[in-house]
This record gives sequence, C-alpha cells and structure tokens, in this order.
Amino acid sequence: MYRSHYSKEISKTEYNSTVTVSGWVEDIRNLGSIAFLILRDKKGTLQLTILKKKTPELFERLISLPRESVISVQGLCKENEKVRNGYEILPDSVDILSIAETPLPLGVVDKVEADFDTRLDNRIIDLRKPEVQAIFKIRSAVLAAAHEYLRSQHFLEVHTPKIIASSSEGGTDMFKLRYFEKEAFLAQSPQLYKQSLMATGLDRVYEIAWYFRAEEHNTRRHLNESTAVDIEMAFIQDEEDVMQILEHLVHAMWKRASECREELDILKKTVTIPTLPFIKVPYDDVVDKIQQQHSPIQWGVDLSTEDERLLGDIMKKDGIDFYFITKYPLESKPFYTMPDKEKYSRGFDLECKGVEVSSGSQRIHDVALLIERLKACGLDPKDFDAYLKAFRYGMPPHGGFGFGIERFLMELLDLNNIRECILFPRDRSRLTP
Ligand code: AMO
Repeated sequence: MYRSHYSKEISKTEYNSTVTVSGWVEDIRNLGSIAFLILRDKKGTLQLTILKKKTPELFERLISLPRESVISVQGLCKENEKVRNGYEILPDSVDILSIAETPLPLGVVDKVEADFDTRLDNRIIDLRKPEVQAIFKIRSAVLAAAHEYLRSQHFLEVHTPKIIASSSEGGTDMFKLRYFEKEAFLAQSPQLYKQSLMATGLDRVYEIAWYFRAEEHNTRRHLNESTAVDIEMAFIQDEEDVMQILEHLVHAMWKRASECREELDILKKTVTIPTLPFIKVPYDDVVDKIQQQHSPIQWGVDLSTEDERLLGDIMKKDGIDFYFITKYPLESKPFYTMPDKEKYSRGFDLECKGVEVSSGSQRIHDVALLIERLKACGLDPKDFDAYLKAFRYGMPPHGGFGFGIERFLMELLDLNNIRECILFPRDRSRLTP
C-alpha cells in the first residue's frame, strides 16, 4: 500500500519506524558516499538520505533517476534536526513507478521563471509547483464557501443547458456550433434559464458553471471559457435585495480565503476581510469622478477598462477595495434589465480594485415590456419564444447576478493575469492543452 499524499504529515510517533512514502523526485544531490533525494507530493517535500555503503544497489538506482520520476520508497524514518522538516528517511527498498523523460520541458524548482506561454504549454508540470497548486487549493476552498453560504440562504443548486438556441446576453460574442440540422450556440451565461426558473416556484437558484464568450480581444482579464457563480431570486423588492446576497457571498468567500494560511504563506499574500455593507456609488457620480481625472467618458456608455482602473485608484485612496456601481443607464445594460425612471436601470456592477467582478440587476418580469426591450436592443422576439413563454403564465418580480470566479481570484490574490486562475485557459490563441 502506498502512502502517497501525506509525507509532510509524518508525525513524531512514526520516528524510528518503517514508513512508505511516494511522490516525484524533485532533486538529487550525490556527494559520492552519501546522496540526498528530495521527494515531493502535494503536501510538500521530504528528504531521503541514501548511504552507498549500506545499500549500494539502491544508491545506484536512485542517483541515476531523472528528475520528476515517480517512486515509492520504504525505509526507516529518523529524527534529524538538521533536515528542514525535522526527519529524514533511510530507504530500504524502492519501487520505480514511472521514469520521467529528459530534458524536462519546464523545471519545477528552477530559480529562473519560465515565460508564461511555456508554463501554460506545460501546464501539468507547472501545476506541480506549490505556488501554482496553492491558487487551485484556494479556489476550491472559496467555492466550498460559496456553496455553503448560498445553501444557508435557501438557494437550490441547478444546472442549465450549455448548448442553446439563442443568445443569452444579446450581442455577437457567441460560439456557433452545428447541432444536427440546426445552428446552435454555446451559452454565454445561464441567464435565460435561471430567469425562466423563477416562474416555477423554485424561487432561489444558483449555478456554478461555464460561460463561453467569443470575444476577440486577448486581455489579461478576459477568457473565452470562464466560470461563474450565478444566482436568481424571486419576490424581491428591488435590486438592493440582490446586492445584499452578493456582498455576503463575497464576504464569505473572502473570509474562507483568509483561512487558507498555508497556501497564502506559499503565495506570500495576506488577505484582509472587507467590511460590510459595500459602498454604493451611482453611475452619475462615477462619471463625475472619472471626468475630474480628465477622461473623455461619455454619459450612457459602459465603463472602459481604463475608466474602471481610474475609479479603482480613486476609491483606493479612501481605502476602499469593493464598491457597487448602481443605477446604470438603461442603454448600457442587457435587454432583460428592469428600467428605472426614464433613462436609468436597476442594473449594478460590483467592482474590486478597479475590476468588474460581478454584474446583476432586477429583471423585467412583464412580458410586454420585455418584448419592447428586446426590439429596442435590435433583437428579434421570435428568437426568444421559449424564454418569453416563461413570462406568460405567472412570473414574479426577480433579480440576480453573475459573479466571475477567475476575476474574483485574480483580485483576491493580486495576480496580474486571469489565466493563472483557471487550470487550462482558453483564449483567442490557446486551445490546448
Ligand atoms: P456579465 O456579462 O457582466 O453578466 O458577466 C458576469 C461576470 O462574469 C465574469 N466574466 C468574465 N470573466 C472572464 N472572462 C470573460 N470573458 C468574462 N465575461 C464575464 C465577470 C463578470 O462581472 N447574465 C449577466 C449576469 C446577471 O445579470 O445575472 C452576465 O453574464 O466577472
């Protein structure tokens, strides 16, 4: 039996006993009569100390192994204060499970950082690095917190189709595909389905799933395949009810991240839990603030990346990382957004340090108004028949948001490229691995 995952957790009670450990050969230092082999698994590294005189055959087999080969070793665990984790293992026998080819396309412990494309081209090796694994361990922890928080608020987890017949967001950023004799699309978001569910009595739903967006631009904060937490809730008063769920969700996830001490230490990051409630800045005030920085922003349009950054800097000066932008102009929001007064909407964004991490709104629940807005946005209501049906037979007021997981992680950990936060990124030029 292999003890494969707990090398670092060898306890003092195991000193002076025989243990089995398995992992990847990270490094070998051969000093002639003695050799040190560093073995790694997901918990960390340990040292094998091999004495040539004591086990000559084993010595030869181990020192000739290429780095990153996989072995399982049985040996005596001995306390040794000079070794980093307080013990070493003197092997008696070894099973060589897999010999790595040489040269390695990417080093795991190289001092010089490889360029990002080389890292992504060799992602399975890149993922062996503790600092890369730490990101995905934190990702898993914050998603567990998201599930727990949303379930505690009586949200039901659902999964909606990703192959769909019409655009979910309007616009042209859709991946087309052939669906037997028909044309279909990959879902840009679960928007149409999560809203439709509000007509069923399942009045609070959430989905953690994929967005597919055929956006042509290749930026540090866009992916063509990304993941998000989406919610939809019925019987709301207005968008304030939705924002309240969002800020508590973010708080729960951020707090959980702050508890990932080992991973944060590896990444050399500290995470300060934000205080609630998040500040709300109406769109009109945002435009004023940005114009004061001499940006040519026009009222009515969505914020550019540069405008978002400028606003992030302004808020940072007051020590604010998270803030909502509320009361967006109707013309800058998707067709399903509830209008508010003449030219405004009940749409909002949540920004973190100058980057949009979520957007949401109260939705239109009146079918006549929805058809009017579809037309005003240049869309053909016929293409939305199945969606509109959900509004014809009793639809309560409702709202929701979409919250990008990679965007959130990127800001949480101050990483400068969103691709760091997804295992195998898809962008304009990358389709493998
Ligand atoms: P929106 O299009 O703003 O809203 O998307 C919601 C959130 O998803 C993330 N996101 C992305 N992350 C990485 N790469 C991308 N290309 C990308 N596109 C979006 C962002 C963004 O804030 N249906 C609405 C949500 C709603 O109203 O419920 C929607 O999809 O973090």
